[in-house]
Amino acid sequence: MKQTVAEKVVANHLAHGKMVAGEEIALKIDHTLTQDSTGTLAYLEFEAMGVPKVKTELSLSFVDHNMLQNDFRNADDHRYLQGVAAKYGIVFSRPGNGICHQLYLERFAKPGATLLGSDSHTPTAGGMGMIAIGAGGLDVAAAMAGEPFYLEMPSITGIKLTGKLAPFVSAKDVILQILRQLTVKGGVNKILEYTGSGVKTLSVPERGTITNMGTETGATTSIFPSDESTQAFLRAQGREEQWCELGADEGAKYAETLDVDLGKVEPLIALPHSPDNVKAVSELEGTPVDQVCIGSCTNSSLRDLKIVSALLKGKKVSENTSLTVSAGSRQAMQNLAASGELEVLIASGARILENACGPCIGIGQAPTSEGVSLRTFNRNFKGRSGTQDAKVYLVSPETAVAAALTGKITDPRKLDKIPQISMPEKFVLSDAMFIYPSAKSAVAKVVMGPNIKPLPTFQPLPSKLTGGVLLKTGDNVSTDDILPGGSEIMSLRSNIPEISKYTFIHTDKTFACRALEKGGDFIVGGENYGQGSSREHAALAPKFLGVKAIIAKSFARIHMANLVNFGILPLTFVDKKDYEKIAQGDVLDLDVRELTEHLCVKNLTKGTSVEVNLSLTELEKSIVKAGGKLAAIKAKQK
Ligand code: MIC
Ligand code: SF4
Repeated sequence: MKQTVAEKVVANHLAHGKMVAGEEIALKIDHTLTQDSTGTLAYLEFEAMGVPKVKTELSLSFVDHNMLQNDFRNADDHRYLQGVAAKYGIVFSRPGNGICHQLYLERFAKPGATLLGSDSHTPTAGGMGMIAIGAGGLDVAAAMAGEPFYLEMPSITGIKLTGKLAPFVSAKDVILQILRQLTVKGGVNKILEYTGSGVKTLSVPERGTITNMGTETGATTSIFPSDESTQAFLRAQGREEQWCELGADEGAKYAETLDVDLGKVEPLIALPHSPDNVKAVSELEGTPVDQVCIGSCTNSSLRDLKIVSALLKGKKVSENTSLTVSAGSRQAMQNLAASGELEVLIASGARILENACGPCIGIGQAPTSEGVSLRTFNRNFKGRSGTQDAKVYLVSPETAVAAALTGKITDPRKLDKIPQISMPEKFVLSDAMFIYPSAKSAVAKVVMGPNIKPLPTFQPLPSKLTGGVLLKTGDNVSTDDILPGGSEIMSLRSNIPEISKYTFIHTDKTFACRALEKGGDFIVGGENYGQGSSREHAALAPKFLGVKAIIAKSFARIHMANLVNFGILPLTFVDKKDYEKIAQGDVLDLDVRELTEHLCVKNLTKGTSVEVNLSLTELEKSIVKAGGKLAAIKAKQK
């Protein structure tokens, strides 16, 4: 049978099921990655599984998110993660080394392999011809314990690239164009596979920008073939022996196709507050810009920083605009320093930040009140920058520089001629900040600071749920809405009782208090409930506050899996119009003795009832019944 690239990798890793779209499958996982803000929970969960060593070919633990050490809490988390890594055989990337996805692409990604990461942008590695999927920490912990990863076999969309990008247009504009078409839910349960003659015009880091932000379409993952460009990148990284060719068979079939003529793509910009709210930069020209931030796992590769440096050469950042630059990795930074391009950035007035996520998740550099901030990042959800009324726009590095120089939104094609940048044949390699496990480190001490609290335990699902609707939300509620980022809240990621108090804090300040005081089993949501981050805190915190079921029009993939993992029932309306029949505060009643595909929710307040779907596999049902995956694993061990 003729196969696509995705099918080839899936077929090679199939541990269960049939490779038919919509069927449940399980994949053998070669590599795992975690980052600090999801990692502490993932490792607490892993430790609870009682496995003496990770069973994967390679597991990595990065520290890149919670880097602001305002007090002991983040530093304690870093120390805990380092101890766990040493004890269980995990490679540890020290704080300051860079952003997990960029580092993984540079130093560890290899064509044809599978990666499961506790971060939603794990698909970045799809730029290397891998199946790389984002998941909740518990699923990643299970993979480290040697379990396969269960998911619905996605359908495969072929995105055919032809032509070549015009000057001042780059990979970010390509994915913004795709987002404009697919929207933030158009990719759910799909793999976006890139094909066509345009593929060879893009380098691996440019492909990584596209696969990274494919996440914003809701896609399970995105993948490029592995070709000569892949080989050249691996050679430059001193890892050519890890290259293999991987392409779709001639005549392989895609469930649907999309055509993108790269030559016709123009500079694009996502407007507040959604990555799919895309317009041409030219339509917004002249809007004053207070801040420009370059970096994040989407646009922080050496290629991106080189173009930024070349465009800034001999020029100064506008005096009303603040420009920050965060490199994705120490390697990128070191290469920039070696070539003198870093000096150009400094001379231009750019503020050089640590190699980390930083402003992308509201860790510093919050914009001014009502400020306009242009960022090369992947998410612009309201308030994520740390300033609730800021207006965040998402752009390419080229468009970011144009705004930094002129102080307003400017079509980058109006800058002088595009400078030629040259990529090194061999990167200056910098692995000093990785700590590899050794026989000696196996006896490492795992130190838990006072802010690292044990995982809460939960009771099995009761036979009947009777309770109030604590909150009714609209469409596209993100996990940032459910449990926001930012330095204050993120330093509580290892402390569920404390972080729970911030659940829905910017939507409804009273949520946590109401839930704790009055109780209430339900939340009602719209379409694509739980889009965005993979943080399982967005399931665990509501669970801790007593939520037992969420009824929505539809769910985002990772969040739905996290709800199941923590024993919350994800229900969808059979008839979406029934969403109108339930109001916040209504008391609902649901018999869950039998977890059948259709259930009837009685609205005791209104004296009506609505039909809901429960689309779970038998395995998932048993997990919810047991009160969550950890409880289910423990019950199995008894
Ligand atoms: C994000 O970009 O939202 C994050 C912060 O990287 C999250 C992970 C987290 O919440 O810790 C993600 O994308 O999964
Ligand atoms: Fe970090 Fe931002 Fe990437 Fe998330 S999206 S991993 S916060 S850089």
